Amino acid sequence: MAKVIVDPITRIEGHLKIECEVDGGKVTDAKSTGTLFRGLELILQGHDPRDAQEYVQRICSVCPIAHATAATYALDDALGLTDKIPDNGRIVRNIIQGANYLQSHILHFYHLAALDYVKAPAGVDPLLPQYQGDYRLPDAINAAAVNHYLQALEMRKKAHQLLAVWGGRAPGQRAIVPGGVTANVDVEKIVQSKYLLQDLISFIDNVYVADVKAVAGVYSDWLDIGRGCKNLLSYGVFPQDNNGTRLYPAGVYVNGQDGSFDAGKITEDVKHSWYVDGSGGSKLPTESVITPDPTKAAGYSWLKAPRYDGNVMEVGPLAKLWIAQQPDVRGLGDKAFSVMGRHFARALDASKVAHSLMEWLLQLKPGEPTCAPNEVPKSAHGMGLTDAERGALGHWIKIENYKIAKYNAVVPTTWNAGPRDDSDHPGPIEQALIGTPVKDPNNPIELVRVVRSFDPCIACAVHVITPDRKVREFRVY
Ligand code: NFE
Repeated sequence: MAKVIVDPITRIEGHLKIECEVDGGKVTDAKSTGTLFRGLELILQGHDPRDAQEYVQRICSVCPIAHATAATYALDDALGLTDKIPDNGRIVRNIIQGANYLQSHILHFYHLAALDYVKAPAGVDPLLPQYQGDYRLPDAINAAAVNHYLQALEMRKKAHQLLAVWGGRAPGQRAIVPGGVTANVDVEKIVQSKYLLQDLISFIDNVYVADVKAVAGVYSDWLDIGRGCKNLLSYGVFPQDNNGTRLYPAGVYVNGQDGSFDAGKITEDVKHSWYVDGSGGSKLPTESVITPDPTKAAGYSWLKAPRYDGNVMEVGPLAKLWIAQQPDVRGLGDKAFSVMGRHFARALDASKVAHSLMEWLLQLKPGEPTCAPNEVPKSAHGMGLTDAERGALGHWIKIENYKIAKYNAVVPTTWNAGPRDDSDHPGPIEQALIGTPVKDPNNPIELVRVVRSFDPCIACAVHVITPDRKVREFRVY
């Protein structure tokens, strides 16, 4: 038996380590460890609630808009604004969040994951170094994909420009606030956005989706690897009105059954997380304690273990499109729950969001209001739920004496990359790793293919520990 540790997992965002036991050429056990304490919720305490959407964007610069969105939804809820958002405000929020979806999904496929399947030409940084692997794309497709790596950088720039038209800057925009947005709507911005979006739609439909299909066709065995827990959760995203209708609906898929979503069933476990247990047991997000305990014996991650009605749940584009009954994803059946299923769902998601962005631009009304006036109450509670690029994202806020008394963000990668829960059930990435074939423990490309398919939100040295516990160091791929 070999113990394989990849720390950090590179070409993802954030700080993640995985530790696998490999026996008979397959992973028999896996542990996923978030190696950095975040603590941003603690920084928020004592601040003006209307600053929350500014602070939380600093959690991550790949998905800052999702955090700003969840924070403002929580504030809309706390300030009694949810049914008062002007159409323009709701639509501009969607446009800013949608633009970030496009840059994030393009980034993930071309600049983070594709090099697990596309052979980089000799001597081309930053495409090299990469793991040794069974790179099997026909030469012409491989060469085109390398070209698309560079084209994708241009496309990310356009998506950021689109975001900045409405958000003032990218990645950390300034427009999304409680009640709507600070941006005004004018014809020039709409025209500029359509111009940028046309190029993005063309790239996503003709290049990104086509490349994912080509890779999935050649690596079709990866439609049977990385199944995971097969329970899915989405909070839904992109409000279409002020009554709760979203472009993608909220929902769950548990033990093979579709179900409706109930926010009251979200809990967090910390038995294996480096946090103080408090009174012990699963906690609602409003009750969970964020007191670090790095010496906890049973702990092995800074991530908590979120659960839905006690179930381990995968979140992300696959969950969202499956729950939305998207026919191409549903049509894959069991194969959707796989490494390639996740890449395919993410590409289809990018296409749907890009086309929806065009529709939203046409719905804007130049000159009309974009924000509802508002006031911070002395005390209130709020919950803001959206689906970030990587899946279900929730923020919970408690206001006391006009200030933030408590804040909690339960983020997509906490759902996907979290550790075992109080019942010792492994998290989604841990489950997806178990059973994965590993040809050479010294070159664990299969493990990073599984982990990267979840698009977790890193960089440095890879340590692979052999049974005699000798640590060897490699350059980072
Ligand atoms: Ni840092 Fe994020 C997204 C959020 S993942 S990328 O999408 O929320 O936890």
